[in-house]
Amino acid sequence: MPTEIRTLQADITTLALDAIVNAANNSLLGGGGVDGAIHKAAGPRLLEACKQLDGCKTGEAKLTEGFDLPARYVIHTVGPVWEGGKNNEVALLAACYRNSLQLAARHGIRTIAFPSISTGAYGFPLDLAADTALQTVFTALEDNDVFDEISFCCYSAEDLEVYQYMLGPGRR
Ligand code: AR6
Repeated sequence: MPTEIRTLQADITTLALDAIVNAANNSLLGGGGVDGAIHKAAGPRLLEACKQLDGCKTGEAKLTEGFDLPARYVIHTVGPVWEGGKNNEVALLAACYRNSLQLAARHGIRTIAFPSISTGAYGFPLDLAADTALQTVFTALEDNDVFDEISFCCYSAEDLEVYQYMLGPGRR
């Protein structure tokens, strides 16, 4: 069966999947946005686990358990800060999706949800981020289709519309 790709509007911390992805920062020690929400819902053991990881480089990904979350694992990745597009931001954002999926595959994860990495505090333009996310995931699946379901979890209705348009008929 090919992987089901879906979009939804939700708080990612409520999703009972094998893994949810966190849009973290280089310290992996928590922050605002989706990172703050994930730490709050997972409980203090998540921070303790993250302290053992020695941070994470931009574009890379690290895994912890989900602790009090309904998701079994959290994959922490660090998106680029948008600086106008001349600092390799698109390639770094693509690396977040690619490395998260590689890590997920290595841990037998079959259902996973991504937030819209870098498009909040890090200021990445949403259209370009959504296009990069979708293209990177589709390309990764050509090599390694081990997933049942990959979700793009949008927080706002506006974001969902953009992702749905990008995924829409005739565009893929
Ligand atoms: N569920 C799903 N998506 C969410 C949630 C949620 N509960 N909360 C926010 N979003 P951001 P970034 C969306 O700022 O741009 C943190 O402080 C949000 O609407 O969370 O990668 C980290 O520690 C947006 O669409 O992440 C870093 O310092 C998307 O998640 C920095 O922010 C990403 O917004 C990372 O910035």
